[in-house]
Amino acid sequence: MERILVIGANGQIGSELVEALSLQHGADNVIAADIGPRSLFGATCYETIDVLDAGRIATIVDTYGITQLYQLAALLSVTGEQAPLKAWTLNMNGLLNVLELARERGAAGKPLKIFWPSSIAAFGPHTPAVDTPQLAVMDPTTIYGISKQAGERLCEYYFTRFGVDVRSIRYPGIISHKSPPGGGTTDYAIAIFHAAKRGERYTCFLGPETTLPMIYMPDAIRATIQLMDAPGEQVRIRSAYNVAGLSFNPRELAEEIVRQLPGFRIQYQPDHRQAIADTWPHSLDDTYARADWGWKASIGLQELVRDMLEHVPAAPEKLHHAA
Ligand code: AKB
Repeated sequence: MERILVIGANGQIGSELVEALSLQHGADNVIAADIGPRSLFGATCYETIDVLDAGRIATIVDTYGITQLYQLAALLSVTGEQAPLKAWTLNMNGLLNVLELARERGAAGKPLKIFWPSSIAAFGPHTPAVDTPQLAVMDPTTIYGISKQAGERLCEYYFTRFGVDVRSIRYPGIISHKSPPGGGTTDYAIAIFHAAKRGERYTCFLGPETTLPMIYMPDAIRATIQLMDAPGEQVRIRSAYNVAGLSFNPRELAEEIVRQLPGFRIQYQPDHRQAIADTWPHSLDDTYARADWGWKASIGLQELVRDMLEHVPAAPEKLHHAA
């Protein structure tokens, strides 16, 4: 039986992951944890954890007999640029704390499996942008991307050197309707739906032709759990897997919204976030994820837009407000 701790449970991925894991493993076996207010998302236990407090994480892991730990607390690409040192400290030390704990637990015969999210932000301007391969030049330009690239190296190091069973995905921009946008460059693809549902014209902070890899939340959750459930010997990549969902640009997204919600209007006012997006891939080659643990995206643009328009509330206060 697995006992699972999700740190960063109030965030975009965390909230939906806790819900999915609670269904899969039973609500009593999933502990939601965050630095913010108590939210259960279908689990029965919540613990306040600052991921920079290694002692507190160890106490909770011991108390509940945790066997799997998801460390999701992080600052994203845009908020990271507003506070680079804070982003580096949170993103790197948070990861190091859980890797060290897993190393110690492993040495003591109490294995702790770790999941940590990487991102397409780990790529940079010299990475091949179309069908970006698993193994490619990585020269990230944001502190967030640099922390993801370094984090990938740490994950592989802790696996190779200490046998820590750590697994990771390079998430594309994740689109979801349960949490509000949280400080990322890909967030336009969520904010656009909120404007559409309010009947407002959306002013997009990226230009119309800025194609980026994206994934709809149900696919992102499925990929995460599928990777964590895969037999260890099938997980050949211990840095982080490319996982493709779909790729589109703001113009294509707006056109699909107009098809389903005639009258929706968009205008473009690219800002500082354009420079970040311009360094990221347009699409990903996820051959390794497909071959190693059977990944295949299932949700395309039409279905994504239909589901978002159905579920995004017109009133923003109905959303989970997370860090
Ligand atoms: C961001 O835009 O910063 C994130 C990401 C791609 O990791 N959504």
